[in-house]
Order: sequence, then C-alpha cells, then structure tokens
Amino acid sequence: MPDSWIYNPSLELLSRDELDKIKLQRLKEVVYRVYNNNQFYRKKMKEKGITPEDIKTLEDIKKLPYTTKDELRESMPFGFLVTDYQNVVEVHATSGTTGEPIFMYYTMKDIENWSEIMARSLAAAGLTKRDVLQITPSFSLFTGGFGFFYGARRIGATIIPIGPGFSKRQIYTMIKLGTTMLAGIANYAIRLAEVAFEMGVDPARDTKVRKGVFGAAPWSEEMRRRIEKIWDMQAYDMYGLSELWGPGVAIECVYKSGLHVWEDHFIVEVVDPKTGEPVDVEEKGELVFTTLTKDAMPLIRYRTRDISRILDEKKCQCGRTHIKIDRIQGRTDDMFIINGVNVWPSAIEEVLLREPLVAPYYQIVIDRVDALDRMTVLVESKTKLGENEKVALAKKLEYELREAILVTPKVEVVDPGTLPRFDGKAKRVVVKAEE
Ligand code: DLL
Repeated sequence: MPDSWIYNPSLELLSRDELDKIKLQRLKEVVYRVYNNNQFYRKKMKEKGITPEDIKTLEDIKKLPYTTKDELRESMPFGFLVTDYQNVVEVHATSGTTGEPIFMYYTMKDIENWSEIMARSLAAAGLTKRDVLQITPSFSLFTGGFGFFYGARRIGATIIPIGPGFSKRQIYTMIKLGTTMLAGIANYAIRLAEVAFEMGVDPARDTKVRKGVFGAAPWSEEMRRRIEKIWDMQAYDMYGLSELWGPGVAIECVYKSGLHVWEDHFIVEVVDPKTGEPVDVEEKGELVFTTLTKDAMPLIRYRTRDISRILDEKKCQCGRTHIKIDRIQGRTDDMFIINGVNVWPSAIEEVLLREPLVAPYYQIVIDRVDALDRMTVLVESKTKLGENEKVALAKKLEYELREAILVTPKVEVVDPGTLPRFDGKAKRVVVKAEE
C-alpha cells in the first residue's frame, strides 16, 4: 500500500464495543453541557419533554431535537456559544452564499481536536513527515486552509500555505519546492493541470505530486479518474463542514470505498430530508451530525442538507473500525427539479466525463420557456472540434444523459477555454429568470 499509515492506532482501531462506550459517555456529557449552558437547547429539550437523564443508550439520541442551519443563523452571533467569549481563540464562518454568514467559534481544545482529526485524515490519505504539502484552499474565514495546516503541522510534513489562485505561481512553487501532495478542491486540481500544460509542464512527468486530498464540493468518480491520470496521483475524498470545525470529519483510506467518520468525535445519522425520520443503513438520506467533543459550539443532531448513506460494514480492510459513509451526492439545495424529475449535478458530471472527447469544464443552465423547465448543458471539448463533430458529440451526450437522469437536456459543445474556471468551489448551475 502506498505510504498509508494510521496516525492514532489506539483510537482508530478500537473495537466496536470500546468505541460505543466512548460515544455514549461523550454523548451524555455534551447533552448535559448544552442543557445547562445554552438557552436554545434547554428550551428545545424542554419542549420535547426530555432532560439529560433520558440519554441512557446511544439509541436515545433519537429523542433529541434537531438543529438546523436556519436556527444557527437566527441565533447569530453568540446564541450557540457554550463558553465564555474570552476562551475563544479563533473564528471561522460559512461562506454565506445562502444567506448571512454563520460564525463558528474555536477554543484551544477545539483546535487540538480539529488538528487530531485532520492529522488522522491526512495520514489515511498518505501524508507523512517526508511529504511536502501544498495547501490551496484559502487561509481566511473559510476553514479549508487552516484545517489542512493544523493536521499537517501535527504530522510534521513540510507545509506550503499558498492558498488559492495565482496558478502559474502554484506550478512554479510546486516544481521548485518539490511538492508531493496537493490539498484543495477537486476542480482546482484540474485547473492547475491545465495551467501547467500551458506553461509547458506535464504534471505527471515534471512534478513530484503523487497524492491529493480533495473536498469542499461534490466531485464524481470520473473526475477522480481524470485527476489521477493527469497528475499520476492517488486522489482521496475528504468531507467536512464549517459547522463541524471544517475539513477532516470524514476521509477515504487507501481502499477508496467510502469515507471513515471519526466516531469518537461525531455521531452520524441519516434521515429522510423531508420527514426527518431515520432511514436504514445503506439507504440514502440527509446526514445529521452530533458533535461529541466540540467545545465552544457543540451541535446536537445538526441537519447538514448533504445527501449520502451509511455503509454496512463492520471493519474496513485498512483495519479502521470507524464507520464509513458514501461519497456525498450533493446538497439538498443543489438538487434541481426539471419538469418534476429530480436531477443532481454530480450525476451529470459522471456522464459527461465518461466521454474522452470532453474536458472537465461544464455548466448547467436552467430556464423556463412556455411554463416548462429547460436544461442546457454547456460542455467544453478537449480539443477544438468542427461544427459537425460538435453536433455529433452533443447528440451522443444528450442520449447518454437521458439514459442516466431521465431528463433530456440540450447539450452544446463549446470550444476549449470558454467556460469559467474556479479556484474555489465551482458554480455549476446557472438559473435564468423566466423569459
Ligand atoms: O468546505 C470544508 C472543507 C474544506 C472540506 C476542504 C473538505 C476540504 P464549508 O465551506 O462549510 O466547509 O462547506 C461545507 O461543502 O456541507 C458539503 O455540502 C460540501 N462538501 C464538503 N466536503 C465535501 C465532499 C468546507 N468531500 C459543505 N464532497 C458541506 C461533497 C462536500 N461535498
């Protein structure tokens, strides 16, 4: 196995019984803490007629109320803080694309625990102290940059805290400093490769980058195949969200068969996004997290809006016992409905990138014409094509998309380099106002 190792065997390889014991103990503690220190939770638990004493088994988590993103937003800035503001050593925020930003608070204990789960995650993806890690998410209110930094610092790797953008400088830096691992958002790894080729640099041949950890937005298996080929690297999926510290909540190990959730820090459940009813193992639904060790801002049964499922597996081949979730299909807000049919951008990406003539740049445009939704998929070809070739490729993709998503979009093949590039989270879907 390439470089993979276990950062903290005493906690990552615990037996199920030992793990459940820790989870229950910590669940009781966190419920007790929020009940006694936070008006919001106290009120909600009282409304449900429960007290901390009602939590006797892990199953009892189901008695607790959910927490939603809207509730966090309404309580800003300090409604969810469970410690004195003086104890807060760092603040981050959600990007605020769907409303006002939500601030997240970290005590020193939070930073320690976040560093621990990031170190475990980066080690699972192969980071060692001999590696040179180039961190491309920003060092800002966004949690990406600092999260990777804290984990890599624990491991003792050489860190290049370059942040996003300045793509030529990224390539120059990685060659000069011998970067071996890239951290960031998947679409930026593709963009960096494109810039490298423009500079006459072949990422696979001319750089030492052989590993990557990507997350912060959905990316398909086909996207992974492309990144791995173009960089000659192993690429791993990492999941996380600001509300749960940031990156490092779940990570793929070398077997790439689901993402391990660090269960001594989080309890994960999957519920029906409409009804809030728990669904069975292996069934898809909305991820719900309870934080077991968050200090400044613990969250109880937090509704993430992210769609995935818990995998039915007792122990991974890697030896870790912490359960795995499937790769994230998308957020409930990303899904759009075309004439009554639910469509996920990630499903469209999977179909487009299966086609070798297609470049990994696309945009989904939705508008409404004569009271009907219309979806147009703009996609770049890898090389410049003639008009007839474009039409033939578009027809082929229309057919394949219809088979996969049950909606017939119009596909337009456009010339290389014409669609927008992103060094952060990509904006894939454009909704146009009614004509
Ligand atoms: O995106 C933290 C992060 C940074 C994770 C870098 C991984 C790597 P937020 O900006 O709060 O935090 O956005 C969180 O991004 O609820 C998901 O919808 C989405 N997301 C995060 N990781 C993945 C992933 C960071 N691996 C939101 N696959 C989450 C799909 C992801 N979606």
